Amino acid sequence: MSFEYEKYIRTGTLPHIWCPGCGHGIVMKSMLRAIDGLKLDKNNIAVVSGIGCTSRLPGYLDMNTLHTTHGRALSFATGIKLANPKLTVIVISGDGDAVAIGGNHFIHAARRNIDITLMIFNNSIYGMTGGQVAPTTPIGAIATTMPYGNIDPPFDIVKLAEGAGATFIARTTSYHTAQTEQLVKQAIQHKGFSVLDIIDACPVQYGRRNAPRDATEMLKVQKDNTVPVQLAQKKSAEELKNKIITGIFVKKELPEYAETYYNTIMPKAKAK
Ligand SMILES: Cc1ncc(C[n+]2csc(CCOP(=O)(O)OP(=O)(O)O)c2C)c(N)n1
Ligand code: SF4
Repeated sequence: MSFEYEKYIRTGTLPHIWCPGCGHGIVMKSMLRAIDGLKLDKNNIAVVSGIGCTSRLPGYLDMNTLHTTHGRALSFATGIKLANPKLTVIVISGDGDAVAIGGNHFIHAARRNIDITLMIFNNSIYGMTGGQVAPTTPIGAIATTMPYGNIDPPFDIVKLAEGAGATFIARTTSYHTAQTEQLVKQAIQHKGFSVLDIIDACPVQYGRRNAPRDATEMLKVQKDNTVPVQLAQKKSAEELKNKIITGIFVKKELPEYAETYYNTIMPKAKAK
């Protein structure tokens, strides 16, 4: 059955800036199907981003959207959620935006367990600015700032989120559109800080210097190299080398920050 994307799009903002073969549009479509499937009123959704190719996404959506400063989307989103906790707040971030310049904001949003869904479009590179190394770039990969091969060990975003206290953490890929849709739904429904690590593809700034090179090959790698987390638990580190472990890693209930704020701080402030 065809899906009517147009009702969620500011068609006047098209054509979009993404290169042919960029994974960002595929993930955006999965996100829109999730929002539609949850029957959310788009007027009650706020979509916030920082800067980067990924972060152009909210501009294309006919919702409440905010394009902010590089790495700071979670701070703006925290303000929105505290001002109006009824809103569904979704943050769209590249891996550089979320865990390089925005790393500090990432760990503290997770620690507070504020009810925000963070979607990280993880393409292992700084796409917008020409292919500099990111904290998710694999060892040995070529970047403009690592012309002899990256020597910095990459972050595992799932482990980082878990260490910082996020209460819903999952990983999928841009190839796995149905899984992305389901995980976005669950992340939005989860009351607390949700992190989705979405392995994505930048054929232009990453692919042209590395393998896999083009968009089709990148999607094929995503398709062929994934291992569901339940299966991964039975495999050795050697067997999991270069594999993408997908699924839900953490799902737990803890007090949510905006609710705690309104229940404990506001009454005291009002009584003063
Ligand atoms: C304070 C600040 N520092 C640096 C930049 C330059 N800058 C813009 S986007 C970007 C990288 C974005 O990479 P990522 O978040 O991974 O997203 P992608 O473009 O790959 O989707 C950088 C370094 C900026 N805009 N502001
Ligand atoms: S540079 Fe990379 S991330 Fe940016 S739009 Fe092009 S393919 Fe996508």
